Amino acid sequence: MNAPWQGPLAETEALLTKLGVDQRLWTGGARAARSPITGEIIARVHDASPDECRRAIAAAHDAFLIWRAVPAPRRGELVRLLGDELRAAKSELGRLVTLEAGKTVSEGLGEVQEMIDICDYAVGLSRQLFGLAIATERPEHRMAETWHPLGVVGVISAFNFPVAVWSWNSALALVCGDPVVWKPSEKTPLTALAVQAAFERAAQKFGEAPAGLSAVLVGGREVGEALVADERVRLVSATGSTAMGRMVGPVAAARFARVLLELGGNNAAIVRPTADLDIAVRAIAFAAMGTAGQRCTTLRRLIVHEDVLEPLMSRLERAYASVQIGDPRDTGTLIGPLIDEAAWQAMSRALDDARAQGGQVIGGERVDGPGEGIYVRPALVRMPAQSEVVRRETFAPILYVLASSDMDEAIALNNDVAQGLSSAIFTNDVRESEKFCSAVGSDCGIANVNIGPSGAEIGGAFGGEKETGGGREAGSDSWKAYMRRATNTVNYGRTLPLAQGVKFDI
Ligand code: UN1
Repeated sequence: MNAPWQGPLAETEALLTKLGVDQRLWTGGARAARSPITGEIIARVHDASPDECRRAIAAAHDAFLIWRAVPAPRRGELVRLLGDELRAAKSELGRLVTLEAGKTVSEGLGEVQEMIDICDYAVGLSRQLFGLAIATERPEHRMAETWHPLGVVGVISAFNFPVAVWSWNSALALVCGDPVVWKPSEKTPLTALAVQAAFERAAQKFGEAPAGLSAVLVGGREVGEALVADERVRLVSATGSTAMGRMVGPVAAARFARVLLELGGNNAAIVRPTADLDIAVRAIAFAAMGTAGQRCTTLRRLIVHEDVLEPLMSRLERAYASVQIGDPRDTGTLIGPLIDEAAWQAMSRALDDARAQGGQVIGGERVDGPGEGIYVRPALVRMPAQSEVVRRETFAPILYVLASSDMDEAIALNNDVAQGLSSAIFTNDVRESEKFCSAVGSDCGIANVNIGPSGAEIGGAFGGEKETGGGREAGSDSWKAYMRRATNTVNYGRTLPLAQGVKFDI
């Protein structure tokens, strides 16, 4: 048996101390940090002012002038040390993710593992920031492409991946030669402070990291605004709602800064008649209910062929009815709490709307949990059509189910939403899976076959199209967003031929 647990408050204090977070940072401040497990206040953090934000950016910019000249493999050494710190702190940090974001123990540890993975990836990358040699039309010339550090990177992250998203950005930014100023979600300041403490230990071991290379600014909207507006921040990488992206994008664009946006998702899975239903049921259950439906990549829409609709639904209904909901610290819990009351309000509003739009709702009710935590049974909702409520993203465990037998219609439904993050198809028909992954298939940044839309690895580029914002983080060539590209044409001859045969003889 698990319970009774020590209250989140006592456990948080012990963890923060163990993780080396200065007590002054999490006591006596004006902002209450709560654990969604019980709703209780677990710390009182200090908000940074916009002025402090600007000072941190100034320090980061000073750090940039030094850091950009440090050889990239040497910069990788700092990230290697950061990865070591994260490995050493994995269980405590994972536990803090559970306490602060309400993720299950396994998901909390998985989040830290994702940070370790991206550090390893970035260390390798620090020796692979390749440019190109390009064929030139001029004799005795050489044309090349080189990559250089960009400048200060501003990171705005969301509560649901309170530390992993920082690491995707920071591990890459640091090897690319860029300092990072981070505004974590105001709902999850403590894991951010713990990660910054891990960075500081790594920097100390490294010995020559310039001051200001990594900063965390806990605070509200004003801090984010100061970060986005500051000329010295050359890349704004923001994860959150589409509404947030609509504010960030234009401000950064007005000063011609780069933006990397990871916004809303409304991810679908198509289930075809040849699908392996054992795999499909497990994948759908994890993708739709995991993290209490609070991942950007959560499965929100299921588009099912009529031939398999009833068997699939009866298996899903059983899974939805039996899944263990409760304290995420308990062994066996698969669904922890919603982050706060507002999340529940949004969920119940969406379920009311779904009913009004002809939906049949199974589940979706509040269930008992510890303290004032908000626990819900995930909802399975059969919809007659892809109506308004299905097309909007509600950040809660609601899976809308649509029947559609025609493959092209299923793809059209997959694509007929404003968001374009992730998608999946369950089929053993190679024609269908290949079509889904082709130019006329899913229009999302992620298109999977026989796995769900969530749970991506860091090796691939992560992000999506349309209202998802177009940004790509983590693997593949995402690093290029953190560097500036220079095309170099070098003349090693004794004449000056002009391109395109242009003559200009003086
Ligand atoms: C997010 O939901 O904000 O694919 C990120 C996944 C994770 C990342 C999700 N690796 O579920």
